[in-house]
Amino acid sequence: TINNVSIVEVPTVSDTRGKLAVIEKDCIPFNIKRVYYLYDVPSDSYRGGHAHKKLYQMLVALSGSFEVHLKDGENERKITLNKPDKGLLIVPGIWREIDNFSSGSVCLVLASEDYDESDYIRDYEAFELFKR
Ligand code: T46
Repeated sequence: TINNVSIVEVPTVSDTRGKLAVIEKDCIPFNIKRVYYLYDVPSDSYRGGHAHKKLYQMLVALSGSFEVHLKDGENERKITLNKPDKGLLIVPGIWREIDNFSSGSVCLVLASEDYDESDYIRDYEAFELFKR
């Protein structure tokens, strides 16, 4: 459920030269199999609009900001990501929509599985049935 979605603090090493954030196994509860990122996203664009059956993900706003709207079939939550040292951990079975991308924003996604279209639920009614 949505209660299992959490914000993860990414350990950061900071000195006069700037900041270095490290995501390794202590801060993420799955093995990373795939990394992708969204960039050059128009501000009026909307992404997501699906759920995953098995995939765990961590989303990080490497630059700029965007909003993540989450639904588990019962409850909803809106989370603004705008810090490179905060990750949003999304467990399987959560509907997500992402919008309000600021200009130049980059959404990094760390994922627990290879890309598999059969893991997607892209129809909201099918998602509601899946959740029952
Ligand atoms: C998610 C959000 C945050 C691939 O070929 N390989 C990949 O690894 C991915 C992620 C996508 N694709 C193809 C599938 C589609 O033809 O790229 C196209 C766009 O994918 P999609 O419409 O799923 O993009 P988003 O931004 O709506 O969703 C993506 C991820 O698919 C999804 O897991 O949670 O980013």
